[in-house]
This record gives sequence, C-alpha cells and structure tokens, in this order.
Amino acid sequence: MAVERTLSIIKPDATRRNLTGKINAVFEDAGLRIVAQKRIRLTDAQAGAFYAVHKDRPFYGSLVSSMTTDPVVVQVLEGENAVLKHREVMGATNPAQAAEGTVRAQFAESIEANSVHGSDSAENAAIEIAFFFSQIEIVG
Ligand code: RTP
Ligand code: MG
Repeated sequence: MAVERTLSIIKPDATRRNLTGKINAVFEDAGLRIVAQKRIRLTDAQAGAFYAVHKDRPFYGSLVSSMTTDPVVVQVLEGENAVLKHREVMGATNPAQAAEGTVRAQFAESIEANSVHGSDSAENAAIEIAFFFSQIEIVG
C-alpha cells in the first residue's frame, strides 16, 4: 500500500472547545503522522475559495461563514492509505450516522459543525495541501 498525504482541517467548533489535542490523538492512534500543522484564521474569501466546489449547494454560505468564526488548525497527515484512513476515523458527515469512536461521533455538534474536514481523494488532497502549505513547511 502506498504512503499518501491528505489535508485535514480541525474546524472552528472544535478549536473553540479546545479539542485540537484530543482530535490529533485520534489521528495519531490510527497511524497517521502530522507532517505539517498551523493554526490560522480564515477570511471569508479564503473559506469561500477553499469550498468553491460546494458553491451551488444550499449550505454553502452557512458553511463558509461557520469556518471563519474561530481559528482553524490546518494539517497535512501522512501514512499508508492516508486519505481513506483519515476519512474512516473522521466518521460520517452527519454525526448521528458516524461510527462509534470516530472524531465526529465523539465531538461533532451538528452536520455542519462537524469538527473536521478531510480530503476525499488523493487528487483533491494534492490540491488542498497546496492551498495551505508550501513544500518547505511539510516535514515528513
Ligand atoms: P469534509 O469535506 O468537510 O471533509 O466533509 P464531507 O466530505 O463529509 O462532507 P461534504 O459533503 O464534502 O460537505 C462539506 C461540509 O459541508 C457541511 N455540510 N453541511 N447542512 C448540510 O446539509 C451540510 N452538508 C454538508 C459539513 O460541514 C461538511 O463537512
Ligand atoms: Mg467533502
């Protein structure tokens, strides 16, 4: 199995409740290595650009504004099959459907304030990593 990288975001609902360490422990326990990480405050324009793929969805405006209320922690996670492994430990988008022990089952407040984002393919991971990080910031 190939070593991959994926882009992870600990969302404002989670940073507001001081959950960064607990969420990182779930990732590390799953064998994902944090090879880059920074805490930033997204502007409306940055959040809108990041989620441009969802611009025609009814929840777009609300999602974008929810991403700017508090800081986010953006990170690059590395490991075997990292994209899928990360999505497994995040759990389903809707926390009511998320499997026990997943980040969203443990911590999410709602379908929108669901604590974490993860890239959904290796191709999108490369695009999303480049959105936030330069090569020199990623230390494998
Ligand atoms: P993500 O992209 O954040 O890792 O999550 P995902 O693939 O599970 O969910 P996606 O369908 O890509 O949606 C992106 C984010 O939009 C919010 N959302 N709100 N109100 C709603 O029905 C709704 N549906 C999605 C969530 O914050 C979701 O993570
Ligand atoms: Mg998604």
